[in-house]
Amino acid sequence: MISESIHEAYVSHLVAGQYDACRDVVEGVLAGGATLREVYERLFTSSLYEVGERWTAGRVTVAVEHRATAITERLLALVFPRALSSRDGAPRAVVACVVDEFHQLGGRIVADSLELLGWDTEFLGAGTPLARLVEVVAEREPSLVALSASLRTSLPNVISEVTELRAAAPAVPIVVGGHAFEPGTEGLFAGLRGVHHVRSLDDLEVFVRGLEG
Ligand code: B12
Repeated sequence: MISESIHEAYVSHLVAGQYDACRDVVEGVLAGGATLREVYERLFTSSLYEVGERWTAGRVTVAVEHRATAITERLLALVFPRALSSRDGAPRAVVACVVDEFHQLGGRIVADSLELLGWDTEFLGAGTPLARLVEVVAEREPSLVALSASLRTSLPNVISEVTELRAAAPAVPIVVGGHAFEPGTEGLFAGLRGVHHVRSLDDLEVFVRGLEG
């Protein structure tokens, strides 16, 4: 639905810091029938991955990367529907980025995606301290906890957090995901009951539909 040329145009507007032009692309594809999930994955996520590659290769500055993130945050707020239907009786989810993880857009997109699937979702943001997460889970008694990690160096924190969370809340299903999870990391959670690595927003939908029974 979102063609390669639209994607390329979006990336060049994003790198040039042209918020209005990015917004026009987003509004155009939504008017043309694209879903929010396609916008999240084909425009927002993939363009920031592209910015990340250029940043790593020294082709764009850190200022360009910061500006691209800020534009994406504005667009996330713009596209997310303001008038959500009543949440009475909706299953609850808590979403957080693991401790010391400053990358928060993935977690936010997961939280917004769960809301769009009809869940009542609390997003705790970047670098959530484990004690805070455990406290919120005890208070809110969610039907799902989702943890996001972008840095490979965050993987040990993911393992220790899900281990402690499992001890504090033995029954709640936990999903983990994000850029930190490259092929080969699937086995990391094999010994942990009720902990699932979920790769994409499509797979997340399948997973939560399974929970809803
Ligand atoms: C923006 C950015 C930053 C910003 C973050 C600002 C912010 N407010 O979020 C800042 C400047 C803070 C930053 C800092 C750093 N960054 Co940085 N950053 C990026 C960049 C360019 C984009 C990140 C982003 O927003 N992506 C878009 C989001 C939407 O994608 P996503 O998180 O992957 O989420 C999607 C999926 O993964 C999935 N998902 C995510 N979480 C979950 C959870 C569940 C449960 C599920 C189901 C799905 C899911 O859903 C999303 C939708 O598609 C990436 C490049 C990249 N490839 O991502 C580098 C990148 C992540 N950063 C990197 C690095 C190395 C760093 C620094 C260490 C740099 C440094 N030397 O200081 C620091 C670390 C800071 C820290 N402690 O976290 C590396 C990480 C490499 C690795 N995997 O280990 C990357 C990949 C760049 C690179 N190519 O090297 N960064």
